[in-house]
Amino acid sequence: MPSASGLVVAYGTSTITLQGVTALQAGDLTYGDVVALSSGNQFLDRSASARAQTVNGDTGNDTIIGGSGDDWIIGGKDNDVLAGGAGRDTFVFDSWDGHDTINGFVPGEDHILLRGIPAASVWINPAHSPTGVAGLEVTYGTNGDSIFLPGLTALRAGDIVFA
Ligand SMILES: [Ca+2]
Ligand SMILES: [Ca+2]
Repeated sequence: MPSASGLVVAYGTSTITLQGVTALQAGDLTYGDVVALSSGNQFLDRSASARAQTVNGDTGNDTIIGGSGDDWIIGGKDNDVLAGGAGRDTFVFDSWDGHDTINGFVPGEDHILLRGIPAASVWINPAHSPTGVAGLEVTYGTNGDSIFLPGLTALRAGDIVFA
């Protein structure tokens, strides 16, 4: 609904005021799901969903598969296997997140977001998985954390972002 200060988007019992905005265009609003996994080794497959997923894996060796929307996937601690599926997905990592794998990472489309990690601590090297799959290994921080990207030989500028 329009108001003096802008457009008010009401949802549930909450509102967002978009100052100075009088109308939205198709695609301005997207709908998503927030999933918080419990600790322990969890398996979550949202590949059938076109909604944007925000998944928080918590501790445990988790397997998380996103859907076709633009997902926000946080494996959390321990050694997670992550996949975003289609869409522009963001994989979020913090210190002490262990040794994680992202399957199907698309350079120039998906992002790795390192939180609280100095850019100078990031190294990208060719590597092999324990089963011999070739790819890239991104190491970050000072705790020996790493992200393995099977099948990739290079990342693009801007694939890794910092917050
Ligand atoms: Ca985890
Ligand atoms: Ca996705």
